[in-house]
Amino acid sequence: MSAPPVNALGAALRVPLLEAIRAASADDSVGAVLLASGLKTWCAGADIREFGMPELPASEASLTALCDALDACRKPVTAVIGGVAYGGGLELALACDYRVVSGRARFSFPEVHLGLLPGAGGTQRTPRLIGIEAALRMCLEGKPVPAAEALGSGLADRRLDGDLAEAAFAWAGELLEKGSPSRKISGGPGQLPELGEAGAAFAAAREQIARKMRGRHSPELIVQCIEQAVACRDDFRAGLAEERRRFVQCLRSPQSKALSHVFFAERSAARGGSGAPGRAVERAAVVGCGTMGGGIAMNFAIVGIPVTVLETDADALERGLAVVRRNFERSESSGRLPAGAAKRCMALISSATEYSALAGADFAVEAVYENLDLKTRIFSRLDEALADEAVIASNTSYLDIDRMAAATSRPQQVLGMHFFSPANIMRLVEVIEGSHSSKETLACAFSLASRMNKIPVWSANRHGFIGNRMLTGYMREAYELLFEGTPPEQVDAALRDFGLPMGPFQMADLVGLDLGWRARELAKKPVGERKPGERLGDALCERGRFGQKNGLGIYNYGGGSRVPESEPMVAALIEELAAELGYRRGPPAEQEEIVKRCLYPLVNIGAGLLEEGVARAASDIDVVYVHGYGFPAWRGGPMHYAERQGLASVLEDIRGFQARFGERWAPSERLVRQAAAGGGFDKR
Ligand code: HSC
Repeated sequence: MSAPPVNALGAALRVPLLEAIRAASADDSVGAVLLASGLKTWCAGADIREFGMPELPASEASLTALCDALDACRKPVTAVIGGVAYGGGLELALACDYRVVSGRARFSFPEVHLGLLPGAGGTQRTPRLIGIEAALRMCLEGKPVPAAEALGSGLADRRLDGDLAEAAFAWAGELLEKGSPSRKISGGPGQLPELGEAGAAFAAAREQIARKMRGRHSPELIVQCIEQAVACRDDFRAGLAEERRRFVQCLRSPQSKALSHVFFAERSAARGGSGAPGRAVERAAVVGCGTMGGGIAMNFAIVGIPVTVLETDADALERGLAVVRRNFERSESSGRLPAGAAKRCMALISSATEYSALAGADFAVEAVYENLDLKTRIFSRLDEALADEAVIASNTSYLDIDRMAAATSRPQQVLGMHFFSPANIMRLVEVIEGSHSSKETLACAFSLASRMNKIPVWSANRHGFIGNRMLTGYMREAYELLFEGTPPEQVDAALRDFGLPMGPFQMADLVGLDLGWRARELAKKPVGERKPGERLGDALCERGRFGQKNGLGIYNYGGGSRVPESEPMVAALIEELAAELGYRRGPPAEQEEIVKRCLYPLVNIGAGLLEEGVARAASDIDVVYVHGYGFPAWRGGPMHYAERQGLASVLEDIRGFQARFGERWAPSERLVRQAAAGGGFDKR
């Protein structure tokens, strides 16, 4: 197989592959067949682009037909796997008689991340080969299984060392010498249990789905397919037909369309740099060792880049590094990082209280709290301390990058890199282009983010960039609903039911009500200029309610728990403040209205960001919301969600809200135009 970049099984690869398998099968001079890849990747599975087509291309060379041809082949066929074998690629390998691997082989069924299920025999062959528990795990979690584990479970038969092609020919010779017979997984029940013995495994899988995959359709269908494998244990074809029926059901679902959209949106966002080659970072510096600074330093160390963390206060530095060490240890013990990684990573982190210690860094990230004066002072100090070619980035979440760049002699080497908390875990990084940031600087930041396994998204330098600018509209409406008479519990529940991991008030408690309060106090923001939501935040903080951190916020969190409990005093406070601010209170809003009131500002502001050129594509905005704010990927992000609703219908609702609530709901010109033109935001 040699169809760059990843041997996706589009028609262009399937047709010649089917011919080759049939020819080898029919040719008496062929004793054994090796199915190998000419690329680094063995096979990435079905071509996801074909799924976007109105109908799958009619061809007798379907992936199922390929697997059938391998199944029917009278010669022993060996899959020779030296890289990734994912999805339909793994299904192809399972239709072979043997699987031999190099240490670089990886197996996975990532279909679940696309709202799909393995649809070319994966749910039928895998449990026959490795048992139902392991098959359920692979199909439901979609995690890569490394070569050693695959050899242990029986997914792979032998590890080959040295030159893979040479070793594979030697293996084929061995097979021929031994007269090794065909060994098709479809030939019998293999590791499948009797129906009566399998109940507990399926119940456990369903329990896991309820806990971790709320709202998703394909996981339940995966379980059903594996149940069918057990029910049809002596009739492989019957199980296969059941799998195919459910695969088509998934393929046609809005969830699968949304998840495929996110897959391509992520890759398109990551290409959003200038196209210029990004200089590789060799040594980094981070200023600030608080939650964000520590997390960012961890990112550098995890990918092997030595990093110096600077805090002028030695005690704060020590405390921050202790947190970093604990986080590394936790990541290692939970399996997120491999054994020994915590020690290795800590060895790459050095600390300093003087700027002169940063001289060797070629990339510095400032990550102190949001105060422009402080940040500009730090930029000026960094400019003095660093070598001429070094890049300086700010981790600000909304401040003006150009003001910081102006404090340096190298504005072309300044930009924003807005990480999301916890920075060592969240994959989103907004990359902010300042007025003077050069193409090389942007390229350097994009390739650094990709190296850190993050998803970089370009944004122009405007207050709040993409994500936080949109968030203001979401939070504004959540507070409006509250003052109009909908309790916080109901607002949060509606958004959780929509698929968000938490509602806006749980999020406010998690972030900490005190952050905004302290900032407003520090800036001496006049009370008259504070928004209604800010007034509530002030009133709560004045009563010592800072959020989850001290167990008292909009909700109570008893005994360090994260489960929110209602607090009557807060309900009374909301009512009191609503009266003071002149709200007319009514009955609680319906669930549908809550969802639209909170989500449509995201769409409307998002459309405005496209119009202003702050975001380059609606798909970029979706990536920001999915990876930075927990918007359910299976809804595709706010812009994709609006497109699925129909932009004309979203606009009609927004106009209805404008009539009821005034100009804060004025529709963006871009939304009006796109709704009239039909189609989606990115199709002009
Ligand atoms: C599947 O297999 C369904 C089957 O079970 C059943 C089908 C049955 C049909 C029966 C009929 C009813 N397709 O990620 P990268 C592109 S579902 C098309 O940057 P990496 C990607 O867009 C599939 N394109 O590279 C990018 O293009 P760009 C299950 C694919 O080295 C380029 O390749 N498989 C593609 O970091 C490089 O990608 C998966 O979900 C695909 N399958 O990672 C695997 N895969 O340059 C998804 C990649 O134009 N892929 N591309 O932007 C991956 O996980 C990663 O891409 C790899 C490579 C780990 C393969």
